[in-house]
Amino acid sequence: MIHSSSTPMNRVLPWITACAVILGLYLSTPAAAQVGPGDILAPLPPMPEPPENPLTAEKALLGKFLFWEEQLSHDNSTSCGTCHLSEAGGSDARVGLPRSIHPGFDGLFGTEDDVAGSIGVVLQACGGSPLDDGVFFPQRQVTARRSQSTIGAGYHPTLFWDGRAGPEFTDPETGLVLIPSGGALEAQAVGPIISMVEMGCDTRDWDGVRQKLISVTPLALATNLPDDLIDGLLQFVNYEGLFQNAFGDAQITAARIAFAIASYERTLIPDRTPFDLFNQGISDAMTEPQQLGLLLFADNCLPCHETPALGDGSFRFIGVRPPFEDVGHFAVSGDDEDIGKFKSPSLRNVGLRAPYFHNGGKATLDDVLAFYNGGGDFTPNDPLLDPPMDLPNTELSQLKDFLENGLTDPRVEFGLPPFDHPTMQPFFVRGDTNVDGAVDISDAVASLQFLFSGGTISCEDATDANDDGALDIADPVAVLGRLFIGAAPLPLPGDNSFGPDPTVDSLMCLD
Ligand code: HEC
Ligand code: HEC
Ligand SMILES: [Ca+2]
Ligand SMILES: [Ca+2]
Ligand SMILES: [Ca+2]
Repeated sequence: MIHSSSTPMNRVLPWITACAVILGLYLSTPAAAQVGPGDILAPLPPMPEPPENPLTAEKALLGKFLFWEEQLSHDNSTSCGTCHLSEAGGSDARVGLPRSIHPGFDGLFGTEDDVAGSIGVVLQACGGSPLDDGVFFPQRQVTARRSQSTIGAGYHPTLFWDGRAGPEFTDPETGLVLIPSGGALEAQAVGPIISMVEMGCDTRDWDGVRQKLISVTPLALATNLPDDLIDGLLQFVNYEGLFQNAFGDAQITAARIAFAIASYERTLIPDRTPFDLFNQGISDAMTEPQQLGLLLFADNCLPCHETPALGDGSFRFIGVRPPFEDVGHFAVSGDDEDIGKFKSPSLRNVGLRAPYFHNGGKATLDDVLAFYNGGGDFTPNDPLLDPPMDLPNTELSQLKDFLENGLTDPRVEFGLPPFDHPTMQPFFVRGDTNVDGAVDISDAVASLQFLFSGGTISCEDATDANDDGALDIADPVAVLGRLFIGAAPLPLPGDNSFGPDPTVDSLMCLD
């Protein structure tokens, strides 16, 4: 059995591939015969967990509530799951939106270094009023890197593209080290909640988070709750009850929030991909092209995407962007050698997760493969990528088939347990009836057509320009007033910003 020792594989695999092809031609048998279960990579091991935070169903349940809790953000708009959706492979599904761009190193929108980031919150004082962040205002801020996958993240010893979270977890309220190693998920989880870009406000502290959680009804803003969350709500009416159930008393602390979210994330194990089934001996779980793709993967993509998670978490500069634009792992290690190096991510469910790389700079897997095939966009590259892979198109398509289909866990793709989740509130622009992202005369026209000549709309909340919960002539009038007689901005989320509806009404938006 050959397990993941890459140098011999690199030498042996071309031969295996060649033999497979020759044998295939000669005997007309599928290539399946040539690569057997566990030959290339061992199966996913059990999810590691630190002894200080053993996994329990009660903590994982609380963690699932917290992970999908929009009220955990200061402005009730954003949960962890908003930026880490199962159906998007654990990354952000909203990435194609024009408002999801970060201007990158040069600070200018529309240039080469722009980043496909994640939409967070409008910068605001914790007391209430919005603040000018100098880049995005009055729009929501956007993260400077592409959202990574939370699914299977617990297999990585350190987290984030630059590795700045973990393995140690320090309680942000007491300064005590609660987990000396293996606590990357806990260390990561406390970041976004306080971050003024992702979920927080200018000076958010844990007292504020605690008071907020005490005051809200769990998941009050979400819809389509999965059964386990409904059962949880039937038993525990509030967060104090859920914390009591998970930790033995009702105290809400930063460390407990982190322990619970990390526990939930440790249940997100994407181990039912066709590749896993194939690895367990179900030889037709992967098609023949996918099996050939696996061989090509082993030959060209290991060792960096080694380990059963298919991402070894090592830091590398592979030439995605010039290293000075984003110093990457250098920010953690302080070592010049690490400038521009990023973590090699797990490739499970990668087909669901476009666009790719730390900057979201490659729109499709074809683009990623073309990148590797040509030896990267910017030199110097990792010696492991030299010489460029230079594969013919047929092999590129086998490799792509393996990545796109062989590595997709259907439970992730379709949001089935344990990857199921509530539906988050839709974001919209007030007054933007035709949902093109801007409010102009065409929206008033679309509203009038909807009201009087049978036109259709996809977002009632956007059409309800005056936010009175009713769709009538007053709405296009409000839009026209805003556009032409300088009336006050339309009600929140506003006509120049994007967000959920802060008022309760019976109107709906389609996704
Ligand atoms: C506004 C969008 C946004 C929100 C909200 C958000 N994240 Fe993230 N998440 C990101 C981005 C962007 C990254 C990559 C950041 C980087 O590397 O600098 C990331 C990275 C991560 C990673 C690292 C994965 C890896 O393989 O290294 C984990 C785990 C994670 N987030 C979990 C969470 C949790 C838990 C929450 C809620 C407490 C959360 N995120 C809230 C955008 C978001
Ligand atoms: C030298 C190490 C190395 C090799 C060899 C390598 N990769 Fe990568 N891979 C990385 C690193 C590091 C990243 C993250 C780079 C970044 O974002 O700047 C990455 C990112 C990716 C991504 C983007 C994933 C995401 O979530 O954005 C894909 C897809 C990928 N690699 C596929 C492959 C394939 C297919 C091969 C073989 C043809 C391969 N890689 C070979 C190190 C490597
Ligand atoms: Ca730019
Ligand atoms: Ca519009
Ligand atoms: Ca109205």
